[in-house]
Order: sequence, then structure tokens, then C-alpha cells
Amino acid sequence: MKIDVITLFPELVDFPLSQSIVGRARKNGLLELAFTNPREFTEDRHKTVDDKPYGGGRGMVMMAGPVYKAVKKVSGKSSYKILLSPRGTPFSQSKAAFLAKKKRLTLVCAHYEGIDERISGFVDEELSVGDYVLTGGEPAAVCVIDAVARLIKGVIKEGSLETESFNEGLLEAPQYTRPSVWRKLPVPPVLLSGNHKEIEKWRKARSLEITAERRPELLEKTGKDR
Ligand code: 21W
Repeated sequence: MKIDVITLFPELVDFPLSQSIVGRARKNGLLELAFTNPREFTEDRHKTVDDKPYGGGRGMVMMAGPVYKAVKKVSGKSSYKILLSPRGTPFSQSKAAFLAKKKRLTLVCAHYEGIDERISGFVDEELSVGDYVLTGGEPAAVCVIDAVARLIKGVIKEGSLETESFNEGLLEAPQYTRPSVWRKLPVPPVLLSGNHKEIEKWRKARSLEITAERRPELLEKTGKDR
């Protein structure tokens, strides 16, 4: 898969995705990232990419022109275009799975107080990564790319994905590793028992318990037929 990222701050996206699993995927050629800076598509001496909002208000708004030119330069009809926006629809695991099927993506990152609204007609959809305010779309692009990259075949070990499907919409049971007692805190004995049936039962129970406690809306979503 190739992903084009349109951003004024390519390093904010490039570096976090040069490490660990995604970094390896890029080295292996399973994922190609390319960065395009709207500043390269300005006409004036000062390379202006933003201006004051019409109607007044604080901050600066990114101009549609340079962003539009950057998008047109990198992505033909074949690329699925996403604008990262705090007003977008919520990003999710199912959206990641949908995007992982695409051959090419273009992610557009806003900065400052967002991009001129008229850019929205030139993207396929707008995504948000949650109800909190970021300084720009770059950390959101990192989240989306990371979640999509690990679904590309060969990026992580076969089998790690299949059982997952976001744990059937529930939160996962807690995990433990060595030592079996740490600061007087023991690992739940069932996990040391070797009884795989009991372990499975314990995990399912903890999973339901912790989901009911922390994210009750996840139980309602898929029903309680578990
Ligand atoms: C933050 C852009 C706030 C626009 C004054 C009057 C992309 C994001 C972003 C940003 C505003 C995502 C205003 C979750 C996010 C993003 C930068 C709004 C409007 N100012 N997901 N009106 N949270 N954030 N400013 O912030 O670009 S996806």
C-alpha cells in the first residue's frame, strides 16, 4: 500500500512511523509513505499557506489552494482521500479494516485552526480520532496509518489478527508476564494452571466485567448474546 500524506510538518508523521513494526513494514516495502508539503505549492514570496478567518475570530485558517494543488499532484482518481478533522466521523477498527483494502490512500492534515471548508468537496471522507483538541491532523494521521498498516498482510505475524477483530467488540482481559510474583502482587493462579479451558473462561469473564465497568456502551452495541 502507498499512503500520501499532505502536511506542513512531515516529520511529525514520518518519525513516529519509522520505528518498530510500521518502520519495518516500510523497510520491507509492504508500506510506502510519501510526504507532500502544501508550502511547495504557494506562489508568493513568503510561501503563505494560511490567512485570517473570514467573519473574524482567533487564529489562522489554511488556504484551500496550496492544499488542493498538493492533493492533485499526488493522487489521481485511484487514491482514496481522507481529510483528518475534529469534525470528521469517528475513526474505528472497522474503518481501519475498510481502508486496509485500498491500494492507495491520501491523508490531508490540517494545522492551525483547520483548512478552508471548500476543500471538503475534494476528499472522499473526513475522519476524527476522538473528542479532544489536537494542534493539527498529524498525530491523527499517525493513528490512522498505524492502525491500517498492521492490517496489511505480512506486517504482523499471521494469526495475531484473526482472533482479534477488536476482541469481538469487548475490552480485553488483563495480561501478565514474569515474574509470577512482583512487589508481593501475584499473577491470578488460573493463568499458571495450564488448564486452557479454565483460562479461556476466566478471560471471557474478566473481559465482560471490565467492559461493563469501563465501556458499558460496548455491551449494548453488539447485544449481550455472549
Ligand atoms: C483543532 C483544527 C481545532 C481545527 C476558532 C474558531 C484532525 C483532530 C484533527 C484542529 C480546530 C482530529 C475554530 C481529533 C483533532 C485536527 C487541529 C477547530 C476551530 N477555531 N481528531 N473555530 N481531534 N486538529 N478550530 O483535533 O486537525 S483529526
